[in-house]
Order: sequence, then structure tokens, then C-alpha cells
Amino acid sequence: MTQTTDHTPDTARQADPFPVKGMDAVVFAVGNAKQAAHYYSTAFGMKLVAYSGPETGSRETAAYVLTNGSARFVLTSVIKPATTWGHFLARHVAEHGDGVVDLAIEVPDARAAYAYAIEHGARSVAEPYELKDEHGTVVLAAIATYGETRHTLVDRSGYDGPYLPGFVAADPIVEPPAHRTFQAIDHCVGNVELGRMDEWVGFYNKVMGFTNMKEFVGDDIATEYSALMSKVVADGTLKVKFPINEPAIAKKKSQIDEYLEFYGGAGVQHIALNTGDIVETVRTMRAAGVRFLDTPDSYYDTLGEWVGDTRVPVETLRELKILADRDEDGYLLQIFTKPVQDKPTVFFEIIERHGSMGFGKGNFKALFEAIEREQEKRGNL
Ligand code: TYF
Ligand code: FE
Repeated sequence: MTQTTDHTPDTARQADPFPVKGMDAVVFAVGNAKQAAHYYSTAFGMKLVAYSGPETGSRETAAYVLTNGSARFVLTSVIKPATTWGHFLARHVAEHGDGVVDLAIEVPDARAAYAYAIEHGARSVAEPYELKDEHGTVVLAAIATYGETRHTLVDRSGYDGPYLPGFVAADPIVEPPAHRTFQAIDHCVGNVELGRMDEWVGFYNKVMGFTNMKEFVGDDIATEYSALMSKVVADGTLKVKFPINEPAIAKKKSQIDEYLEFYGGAGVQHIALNTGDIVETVRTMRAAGVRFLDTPDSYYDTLGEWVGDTRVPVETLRELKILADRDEDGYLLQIFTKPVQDKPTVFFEIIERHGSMGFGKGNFKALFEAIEREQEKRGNL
């Protein structure tokens, strides 16, 4: 009998109950996808790569697919509702304004992922189905998460087309900027109703086998200034990270309550995007008209004392209002846009990581004060 040695690391042998490849796409339902595609091209530096609409045989909806590295956004609008999906999108935009309908996750096996999720208590939105065209086959299934948001589980290993069967390749709307603004989705944050954060954290633990990351904002900070509580769940490889916020009772009206009131319930609050050069990205996006949250000079007066040296001189961080944070693993640089629609709902974060796997806990005070100044301007504090 031949003796063999198994070199598989322990972590790999303990089969991941819910393997994921990464975020597949963030799907937005918007009032005017044609114009939104223009904004994400010219202001965010993304590239239109695929399209579906009346010209391609889709008479009910138009969808524009934009990418930047591995980050993919799909912007969908209703032209004339005919099916359940069209009616859902029309009502979604009417009730929530522009927002995220789907945080789609790429998985190696959509049927297996769906079966695991349903077995562990997920609510089904779509049983596994296949889409096919000349580029191959994609297997999809969908489960419900907070609010009216869903997770479509996508296996695209049998497909080599521009997005999904039915979509055609499209040319960029404008030439992308010389500097690549970002190249991946870092995390996607949900706001849920008061007292329901732990329930949704438990949902991701049970249904997807996601585990809790160490960073959280608890009662202590909440009552002092943040007016929110936050915990982060992630898959075993940290490719998919979902922080969940709930409002907390504090001195001032919570920014999470403001979101819930204007969005009309729970939903996606912000999408964080990874960049390798936040300085060039912020310069590029500011020049294209993107508005970022302001940070007072006093933040930079003391920043060096606790963050130490970063790749970017403090004076450049001050000029561009970029935040910095450090933990035992390294540091990160981050900045937040103002809301990108008239409702004070969805916004974006640009993040450059150097070792740190955190979310900028050291910045929560400065950040939440900046958000509160905006809330005050809107009359919602
Ligand atoms: O994703 C995070 O946790 C950080 C911090 O309303 C944060 O980006 C948390 C809550 C919030 C804005 C930012
Ligand atoms: Fe974030």
C-alpha cells in the first residue's frame, strides 16, 4: 500500500459551506439609466461595456453595464413595465428613488449556493435558472436580504460574453480618464431598522456561513457621537464584506434614521471602491464634479500624532480632505462622497488599503460629524 501525504492546508480542507468568488455586480434601479451611465462614466471614470434595451430586443427595460477593473455596476431603468420585474423596478424607483436592488455575488455553483441558503432559512426570490446565448450559459438564483434588496447568486463559468446572455457589447461613452479611478469593490454597506442589526448579522452567519469581522461600533461610541451601531460580516476569504448599520438613540437624529426615512426602509447605504492611488483618484473625480464630504483643518493638525507616516504627506491629505486610519495590521486612506442623488441615501467611499483590513474606526468621529453638518444643511438633524 502506498503512503501519500496530504499537503492541503487545514483551512482549505475544512470545506467552506458557502464558497464565493467575489462580488459579481451592484445592480441599481434608477429613473434614467441612460443619464446615470453618463455620470458613472464621466464622473466616476467607469467604462460602459454592455447594454440591453429595445435595440437588443429588451422592450421593457434598459440596462447599462459599466466596469472599472473587477468592479461592475449595472444601471437599470424601466421603459414600459410588462412583467413582474418591470413592475417591481418601476415601484422600486417610485418608493425608494435611485437605489440598489441587487448585490449580486459570483459563486462557483449557483444551485449549491442557493440550496444551502434556502436550507438555512433564506427567503427565495428566484429559483435557479439558466440564461443562454452564443457566448454560453450562466446559472443564476436569488435570495432576499434586508429591505427590498436581493442577492443574486451567479455562476458565469460557462460564459464568455460581455455580462449576461441577452446583453451585447457596447463602446465606452467617453474615453476613460488617464488615471484608473478604482479597480474593485471593497465592501457594500446596508442600513437596517432600529434593533435589527444583530438579526441581519445572524442571517449572514446562518444563510451564507459568513463570519463577523472584529471591527464594530458599539453602544459606547454610539451614544457619544455616532448615533449608529455597525457590525461587519465577511466570507472566509474576505472577498465579500458587508457591514450592517442600525440607528442608535443619541443626542442628535441618526444619519441612519435619515436614510431609512428618505429611502423608505432598509437598503444599501454605501459602496466602497478600492484604489491604488487615492490622491490621483480624488483629483480626477473632483475635477469631474464629484462632491466629497469636507473635513475640518483641525483633523489634520493632530493626524500625524496617531496615524504616523503614510505614503501621502499630511498636507496632501489636508488639501484633498482624505482621511487616514491605522491599526495593528497597517493603515488605510479613505474619503466619502456626498449622496449621489437628491435623496440623502446612497453614497460612495474610495479606499486605499496598506495592510489594514479595518473600516476606518479612528475616523468615525470626524466622519460622522461631517455627515451631521450635511444633515443640518438639509434640515434633517
Ligand atoms: O463601512 C464602514 O463601516 C465605514 C464607516 O454611515 C462608515 O465606511 C460607517 C457608517 C457610515 C458611514 C461610514
Ligand atoms: Fe465603508
